[in-house]
Amino acid sequence: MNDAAAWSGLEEARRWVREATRIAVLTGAGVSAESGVPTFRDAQTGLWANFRPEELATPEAFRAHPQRVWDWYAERRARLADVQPNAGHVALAEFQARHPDRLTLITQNVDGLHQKAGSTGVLALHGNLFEDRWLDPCLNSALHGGRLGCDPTSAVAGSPPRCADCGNLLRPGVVWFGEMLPMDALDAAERAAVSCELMLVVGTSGAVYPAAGLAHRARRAGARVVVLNPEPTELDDVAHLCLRGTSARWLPALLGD
Ligand code: BJW
Repeated sequence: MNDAAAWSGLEEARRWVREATRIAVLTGAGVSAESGVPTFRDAQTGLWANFRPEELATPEAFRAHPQRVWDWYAERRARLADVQPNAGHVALAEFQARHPDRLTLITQNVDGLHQKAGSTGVLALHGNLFEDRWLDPCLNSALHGGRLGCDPTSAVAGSPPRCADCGNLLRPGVVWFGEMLPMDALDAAERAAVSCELMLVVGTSGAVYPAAGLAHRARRAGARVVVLNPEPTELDDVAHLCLRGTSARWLPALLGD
């Protein structure tokens, strides 16, 4: 796309932003790329360039290789601890602050950067990288002094940490392939998708469901759909307009006054 075509697409999308009373934004890993966070599927640089997702991001992989998977997450947590939101995250948060109740932010990201930028009510479909939870529901009250379930204080250090009483493992609080998404976040995201007038799909390959299905639902319900991504995505066919650019550069232009 040449500059003139890109610019006229941006102007049209800006008009749609102004006209829409309800906007839903679906973000993916690309939104954090300009903060230095690797995406999942970009060739060479993506996390999956070194590891296949099914080797690491499934409950089966964790049960088979708990230490390898835990250590991979520990490394990602360490790398992300000091990462800062970029101009794209900030543009979304500032728009929401200027227009309370107009924008619902739905993210597949687990890095917490939207929240760090000041976005509120973020619907985090794939969990939170910085939280832990127990791998298994523990029903063995006899091992826990009569209580049902493991107590967070009973976790003993290790890789991964274990419950001192029953051996249950801690795991990262993210959603792996084959796992259900958090129902409250998914329900709210579906409501936002079918009730918005404009959906912005930003920085996602659109390869993972049910998140990607939200764009289809929005379109079927009558919303305008805009994809913002430097590369083609699996959701381009769903979009009325594809803006080919990076989110840190284009979101401020799209959402600014
Ligand atoms: C830029 C940029 C810049 C670069 N600016 N952009 C229907 C059809 C087919 C399959 C399924 C289906 N429904 C469900 C499934 C199965 C499965 C699935 O979708 N599989 C597909 C691979 C086909 N889904 C699931 O299993 C989900 N659960 C589920 O459906 O439960 C119901 C159920 C349960 C049991 C049985 C049956 C049904 C769960 C999905 C969980 C996904 N988890 C992960 C890992 C999280 C933990 C972790 O971080 O380790 O979530 S996978 C990974 O992919 C991560 C991401 O959130 C997700 C999406 O990736 P994203 O964000 O799109 O990143 P990329 O890398 O793919 O794309 C980056 C994009 O950025 C690119 O386009 C770049 O061009 C762009 N970019 N720089 C803007 N500067």
